[in-house]
Amino acid sequence: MNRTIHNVTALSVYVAFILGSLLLIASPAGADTATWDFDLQTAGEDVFWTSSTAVCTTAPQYDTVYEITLVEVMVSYLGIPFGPFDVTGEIPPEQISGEGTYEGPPPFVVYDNHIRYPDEPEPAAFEASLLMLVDGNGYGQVSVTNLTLGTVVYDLGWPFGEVEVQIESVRMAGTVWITPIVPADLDGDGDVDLQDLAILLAHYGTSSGATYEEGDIDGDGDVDLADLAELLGNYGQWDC
Ligand SMILES: [Ca+2]
Ligand SMILES: [Ca+2]
Ligand SMILES: [Ca+2]
Repeated sequence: MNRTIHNVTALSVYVAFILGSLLLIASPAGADTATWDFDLQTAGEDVFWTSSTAVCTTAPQYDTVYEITLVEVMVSYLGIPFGPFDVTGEIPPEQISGEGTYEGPPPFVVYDNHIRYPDEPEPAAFEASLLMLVDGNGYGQVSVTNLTLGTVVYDLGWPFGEVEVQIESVRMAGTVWITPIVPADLDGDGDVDLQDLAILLAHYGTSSGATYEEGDIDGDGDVDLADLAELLGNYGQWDC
């Protein structure tokens, strides 16, 4: 009985945590955040991936966050397959997750690099051209091309120990969050319209301590002509 209660408590804490995380991700910008899960696998052939949903295409700016949650490799030694091995822990922390801000409207490129592991002059164990972009319709696209799968020293455990294995396939999974940012959208509904203007005017003349949501768009604490000009400059332009 105690055990059941404990599990139910743990479950509700877990659910609350998940909901809290979602709200945290969704709340700051108001406009809808697109969440894209990807799970790509290749044995050396090119990979092309398109997101299942699109992000709103009429924002001037986009904030992106990505997190790689799993990197797995299948290897072979003397022609015998081994794995999959979870090598997520081998990815440097600065690459396992990241964030960026991009100018809209789409299309825009989020990532365009040739990656290689390890660095020259070591022979390449893994090499690929990686391109990620948000296309003109707001869909995320990833392409992995020019792949080389080489060899790497890996500890296969008893009885093989540390041996040079051939990488046969690589799998990478993770999530990308992309949030359209609409400047001067005071009520956070994705547009700049009469409602936002009304909020600003209701606080117009506040000389200090004003928040963004009250109309202090330039963040200097007051709600004045500079903020009004910023709002009018964005008025009616965005609809996210
Ligand atoms: Ca608004
Ligand atoms: Ca509105
Ligand atoms: Ca201000």
